[in-house]
Amino acid sequence: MVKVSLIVPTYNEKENLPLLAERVFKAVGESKLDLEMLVVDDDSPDGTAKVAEDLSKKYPIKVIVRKTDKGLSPAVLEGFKHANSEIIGVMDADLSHPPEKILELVKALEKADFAVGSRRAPGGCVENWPLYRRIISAGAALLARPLVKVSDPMSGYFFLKKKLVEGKEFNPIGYKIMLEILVKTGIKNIAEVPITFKDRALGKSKIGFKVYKQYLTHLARLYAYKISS
Ligand SMILES: Nc1nc2c(ncn2[C@@H]2O[C@H](COP(=O)(O)OP(=O)(O)OP(=O)(O)O)[C@@H](O)[C@H]2O)c(=O)[nH]1
Ligand SMILES: [Mg+2]
Repeated sequence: MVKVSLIVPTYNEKENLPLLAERVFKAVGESKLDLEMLVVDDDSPDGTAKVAEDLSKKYPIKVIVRKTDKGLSPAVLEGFKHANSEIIGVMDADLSHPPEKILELVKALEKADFAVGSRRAPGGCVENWPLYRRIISAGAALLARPLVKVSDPMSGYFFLKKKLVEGKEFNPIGYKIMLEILVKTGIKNIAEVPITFKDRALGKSKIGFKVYKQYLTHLARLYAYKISS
């Protein structure tokens, strides 16, 4: 059996979590994966943590509730600390990332150190995103292109070998934890698995001007890091 810890950061995702858990554990089904889901919730006011606790009676789910240092990237890093498997995955809770690709992403790690669920690899795409989001996403990806050699540097859906992040220091702000990991570890052996990214159907988006601003600050830091290392 291959053990996998799948980290799902959540903030106000109570409608999505039951659907996500059902699809994830169905997708993994009778495979060789022994998957635990780590829901890392920032004390969501909608009661996401309670929903996750209820789901943990039916599925192998652990719930981590954070009350300080809120934010998506620190939540994922907290998940790393609790992951007990040799393989770690990260996935959004809002069903934008197809759980049906988990097996393919984990299989890619037989040959690679890191596997990205990519919207921009041949066969990947984005569904139902308004034009402005596509333009912002393409622009943001362009700005990150010199930092990493992946087609979708903005992806939040990825799997990696835990030993490659153990003992490493990360200092991300905002949403782009994958970019932080790839730059700081210098991992080069990266596989890309095309995905169809669907816009969230339920719950509210947390993205806004602040997140875009944080991205630019984060990028500046990463360029400074790359130049000095
Ligand atoms: N723990 C934690 N999770 C967060 C935080 N902000 C966002 N998330 C989760 O991170 C994932 C990605 O956030 P989204 O709001 O879907 O961001 P996005 O996909 O860029 O934008 P939309 O899908 O349009 O909302 C989701 O599972 C969110 O619930 C946060 O501050 N803390
Ligand atoms: Mg989303």
